[in-house]
Amino acid sequence: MFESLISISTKSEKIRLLFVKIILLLFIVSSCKSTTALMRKDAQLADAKATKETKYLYNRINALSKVGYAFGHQDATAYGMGWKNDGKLYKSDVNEVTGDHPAVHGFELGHLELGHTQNLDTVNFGLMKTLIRKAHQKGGIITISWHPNNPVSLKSSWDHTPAVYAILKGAPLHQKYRAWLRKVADFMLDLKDASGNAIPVAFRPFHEMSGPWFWWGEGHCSSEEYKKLWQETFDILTNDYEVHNLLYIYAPDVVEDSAGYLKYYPGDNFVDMLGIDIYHKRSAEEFMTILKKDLAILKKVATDKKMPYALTESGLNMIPIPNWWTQVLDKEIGGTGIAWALFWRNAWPNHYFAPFTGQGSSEDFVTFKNLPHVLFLKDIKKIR
Ligand code: BMA
Repeated sequence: MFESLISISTKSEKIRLLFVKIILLLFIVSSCKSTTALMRKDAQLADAKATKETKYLYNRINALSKVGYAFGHQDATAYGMGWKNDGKLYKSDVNEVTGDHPAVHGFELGHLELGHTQNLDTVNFGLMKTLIRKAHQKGGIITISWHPNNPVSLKSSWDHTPAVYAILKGAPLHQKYRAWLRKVADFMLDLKDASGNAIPVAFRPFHEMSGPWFWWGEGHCSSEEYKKLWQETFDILTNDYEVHNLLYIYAPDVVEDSAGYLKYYPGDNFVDMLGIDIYHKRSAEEFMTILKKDLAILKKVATDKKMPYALTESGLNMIPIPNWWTQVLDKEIGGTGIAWALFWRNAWPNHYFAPFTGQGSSEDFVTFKNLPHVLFLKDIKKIR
């Protein structure tokens, strides 16, 4: 384009155009530079060797939290009310109701450590990888939780036999724990996109530690043991097993104050993002009060640490309140700066957290989806 313009111009015109060309080139070069600098500056991730796709995910999470919050659903495409993915489908209850899929797709690794072919919620790990690749390819964000069995008793995550001390470095079951992490690492490393790049994952291990229900939770290990477990897990995954496609999310359950929030916090060098899990368990009023209080705590801690933050699990089982999405949930979480809110799985007729066709809160859910600050898959696709 420049050449043809130059050919029709006089000598002085030629000089003028050359000047414009140089300015344009300088502008392009400098804007590329500043984008790179911005990314580096923004993405001070815990893992110094985090891949560029992982840094990109981190920047994208930050960017979308400025626009609104993303809607997430656990196992959205793996199964739903009355259906289970046989490997040939790509559907979600959420898409059936609203015409769009969730923006954030939650998956769960529990029982991977045991070498099982399916997780504790009967999702085949091969299928899970396919669904992760698909959600990523469509522009979705992947977050993964892990409910490992108790390494001492080998019973479930909910078995309280003291175990954290037993898997730390130098302890009797440390090698066994390393072997468990090898399986987690292999899974994460196998998540490749069409170009062969590792798909970045927001990993949320050992969650809800402020509550007493898991073997790594309150009352079953000391906070020092918990911190060590997190730090050693991070070290083994990144340094020993060379997994560099993870953002690490620290996510307690409901807490009283920021000291409570940070009780088990392993340190800024081991965490990229902060979360909190808050369910609507009793009255709407109580849920709203807890959301207000705990999201303020989360926001304060995250702002101090300059980290993105999210409502990493939430929901009202069976959603019996027809306008729950717009009149209860969004009233408290809208405008809080959370990057996403993830709702738990649609498991059974008495254990579901997202609407499906005909469910009582479906209409309100569509209104909720259409709120400008509520982001579904097609909305976050535009945020690059
Ligand atoms: C719980 C329930 C369980 C499930 C676990 C891990 O909240 O949904 O049925 O096994 O999460 O996904």
